[in-house]
Amino acid sequence: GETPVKEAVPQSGDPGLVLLRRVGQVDPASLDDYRAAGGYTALRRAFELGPTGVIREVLESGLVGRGGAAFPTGRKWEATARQPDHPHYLVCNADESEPGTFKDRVVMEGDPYALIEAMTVAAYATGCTKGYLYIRGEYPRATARLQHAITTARSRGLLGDDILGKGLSFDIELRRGAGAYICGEETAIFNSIEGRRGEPRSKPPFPVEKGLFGKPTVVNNVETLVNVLPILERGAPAYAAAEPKLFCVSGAVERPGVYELTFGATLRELLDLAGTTGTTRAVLLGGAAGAFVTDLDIPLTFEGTRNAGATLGSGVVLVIDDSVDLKALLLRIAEFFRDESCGQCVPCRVGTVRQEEALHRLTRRVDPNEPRRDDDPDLVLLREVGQTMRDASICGLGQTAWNAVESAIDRLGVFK
Ligand code: L3W
Ligand code: SF4
Repeated sequence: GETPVKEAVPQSGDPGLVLLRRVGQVDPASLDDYRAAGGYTALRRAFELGPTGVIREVLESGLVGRGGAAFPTGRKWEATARQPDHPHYLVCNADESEPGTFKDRVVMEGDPYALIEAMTVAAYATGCTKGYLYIRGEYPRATARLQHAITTARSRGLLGDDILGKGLSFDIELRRGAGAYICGEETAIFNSIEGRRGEPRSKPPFPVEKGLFGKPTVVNNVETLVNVLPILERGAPAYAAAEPKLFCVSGAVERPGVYELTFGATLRELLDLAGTTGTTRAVLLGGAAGAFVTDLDIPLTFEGTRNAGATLGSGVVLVIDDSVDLKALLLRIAEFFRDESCGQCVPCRVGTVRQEEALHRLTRRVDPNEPRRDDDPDLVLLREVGQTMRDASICGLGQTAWNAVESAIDRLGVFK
């Protein structure tokens, strides 16, 4: 079963919230509630600014993608808007599958109209007439609420032809994934929507030029899109002065859930809000594709986590206390990548199998009284395989499949 939204948002009701301000506070089925709580002011502002004005605001805000790779959203929108080939498509990546990530679900379940409005703004700015909302199959409640919101918005003139009487034509189709992690990779989504196998395509060409059905396509994560609402409501400078970010806190904490902070808060500040249990040994940032860190004073920014040899990724903060069996956790991560590899390219298809095998051998052999040496053949093999996956895989899955294992060996001394 799924946890109700309110329990997953420990800060619910805090007046300082931006992205989560309506979650747990409004009836997610009610368009009137949404409008009474500020809904559709951003779209009205977008019509005042015009498409190029909206893109200028998004560029000035500095917004970057929240799905893991932090690409500047405004550049993506600008590149799509100027493509002469039509139609342009908008794809919302709601295939939230990174282990430990559940922020988009909380937004979709608690504030579904916000995503509909944000997609409409994105479509207006970039000249998209059709949007696909690609949601993971394991999210039945979010799917039902979004479907209701789409139908209601359409019946009230907020989707379809001549939106708000402004001549904008845009509609949204909801598509459900079928349980594959790889279908969160943007080009695998295109294949999935087109009815093909959910396998990534080589890039370039990037989606802004040739995406869904070979046409110019904007792909944005759910959290990325909903940030556009406060950018337009407040203006780019005010938004950038206190830029909100969602974090998914789980593991050895008293109050797991989705937290909203402004960029620059430290990991320690976030953990103080969530209340750690036991003795914190490490934190896995960025999920299975991320890395373990031990310094709690790093700032939770894309740059700060990169400088610490980690990644903010999709906002995963998984707290590990001293009761956790790290070898078992690494084996679970390796099994996950082996299982989820689409098998299309050799480094990842073979590398994820070899990585899991080597970890199994190391786990069986490690004797606490006999320290491993750095030239242990399985540690050497892991490094070689890991580096090859990172350098030669087609997509992010293979490129990141060794990150967590490497950081656990080098920083936490697992297998030493
Ligand atoms: C136009 C260029 N567009 C890049 C676009 C590109 C994509 C975005 C990022 O994700 C991350 C990884 C994992 N002109 C462009 C351009 N773009 N150059 O920018 O591109 P890229 O290729 O760096 O990343 P990606 O393959 O989209 C890889 C993370 O995603 N990850 C996440 C999984 C799960 C979730 C979730 O559950 N929410 O996100 C898995 O690997 O950390 O950093 O749009 O087209 N010159
Ligand atoms: Fe498929 Fe892995 Fe290659 Fe990505 S890196 S295309 S998941 S085999």
